[in-house]
Amino acid sequence: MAAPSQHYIDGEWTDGHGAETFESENPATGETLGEFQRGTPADIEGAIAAAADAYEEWRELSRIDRAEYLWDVYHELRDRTDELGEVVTKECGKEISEGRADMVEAAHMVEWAAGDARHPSGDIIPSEIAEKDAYMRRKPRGVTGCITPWNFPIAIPYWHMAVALVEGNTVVWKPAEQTPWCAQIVAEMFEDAGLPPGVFNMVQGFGDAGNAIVQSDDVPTVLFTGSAEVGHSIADAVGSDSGKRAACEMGGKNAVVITEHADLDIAVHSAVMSSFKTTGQRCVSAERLIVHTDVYEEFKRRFVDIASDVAVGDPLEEDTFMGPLIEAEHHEKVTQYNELAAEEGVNVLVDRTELGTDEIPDGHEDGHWVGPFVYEADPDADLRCTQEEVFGPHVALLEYDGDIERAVEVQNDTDYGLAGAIVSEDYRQINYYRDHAELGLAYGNLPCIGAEVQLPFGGVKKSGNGYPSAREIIEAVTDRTAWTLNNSTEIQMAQGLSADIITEDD
Ligand code: UN1
Repeated sequence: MAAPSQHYIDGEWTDGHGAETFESENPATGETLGEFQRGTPADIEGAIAAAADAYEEWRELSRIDRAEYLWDVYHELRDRTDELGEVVTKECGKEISEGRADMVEAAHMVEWAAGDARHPSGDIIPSEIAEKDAYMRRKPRGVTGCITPWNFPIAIPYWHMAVALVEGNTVVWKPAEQTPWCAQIVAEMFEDAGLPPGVFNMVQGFGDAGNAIVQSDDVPTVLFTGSAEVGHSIADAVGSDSGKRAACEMGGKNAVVITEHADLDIAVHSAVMSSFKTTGQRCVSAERLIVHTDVYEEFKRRFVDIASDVAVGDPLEEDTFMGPLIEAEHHEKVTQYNELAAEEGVNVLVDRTELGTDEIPDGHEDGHWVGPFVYEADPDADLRCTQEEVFGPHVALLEYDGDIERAVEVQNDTDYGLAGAIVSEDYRQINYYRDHAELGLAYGNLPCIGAEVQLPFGGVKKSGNGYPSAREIIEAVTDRTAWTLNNSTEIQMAQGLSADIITEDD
């Protein structure tokens, strides 16, 4: 068997200080895909020291020169989309079009970041004093710690790192422990691009390694995408140190609102995509469908019909709609939430928690299979199953009566506020929803998944502070300087403030 794959620190592949290794597993088959060194806090410290050393020279390059390295990464992502899309699918179980889309999304993010290097950055701002020039300029913040999830194992690392690097920061990255093979490929791409040693560092491992990034005094910025539990603990740990900044994007209890004026073809299509694509394992996946009473029965019949036979199967096959869950532990969690819903007294409509043997593809008996679980619940009942994020194909139909205000009230009755959609042919309903739904990402007549990288991505309320991705990440990885230059030999102050120096003799 090959030697375990290594960390990438200071431009070198290294075993690090740890004695332990861990394996990557194909969630559709249980097959071992590779063995990886398990990073320790000491490895993270080494990576941070390398990143801090490299920072001084990296920040002195022009943005355009820094971006040149990323164009190489962009071309590799493009050239290897099909090949590596398959790796994504093998390691995280998303069906193959999603595996490729992960690669494409990564390429788009790198393209955006590298292209942005040639765009104007900052603002020219007027001054009250004609002789003053005022600007808003940005500076990098230093070593950026990136902690990323398994469900977009190529795209989200680039959401974090592409802009951080172009803006002049150096990076220490702890990828998800479920997808170390994808992480290895991302690191190899930076190596191929010839990034100076220490500018990019990757340490494979678990939460203890991630925590060492969060706790370090030498990492002023921590970017995190993942579970609410971890994200909130990072935000708390970093928030108590005012020089540090955490940008966290967490999950949601997302909903699709279907009003009495919905086109039901669009409604059913949007709901199925939102609830079951990626087997419900997107942070933007919908677990609530809020449906007006006038269209409820018809919507329910059509949605239940599809949920009952949506194709679960080998994610490498083009005709699969839903692959497996990521790991045994997660399978357990989703199963427990399905059981909890039943215990909470909801009316279960589709229960494919345990699939029949004929539904599981041959040779895939050890995969983490689950099908849709659909139920109806009272929107006003205080239920854990309709309030807590499951991160699986677990979806509640919530029937409402009344106007759009009522639908939006149900939509907002959650601690979270990441993504949501409304399906309606009435523009007044759509506009009301747009202005009052408490969401970072909102869609009309569409599923609530599938945001493009040039849009801001992030949530409100417990879903996070909306920074660690795409366009908005610039705010997280730079500091602004309001810079004013006087072109006169006189000092003149704004706001009518006197610039005269008055002495006792005056
Ligand atoms: C996530 O769900 O964790 O909007 C990210 C989307 C993708 C990103 C999802 N572009 O569905």
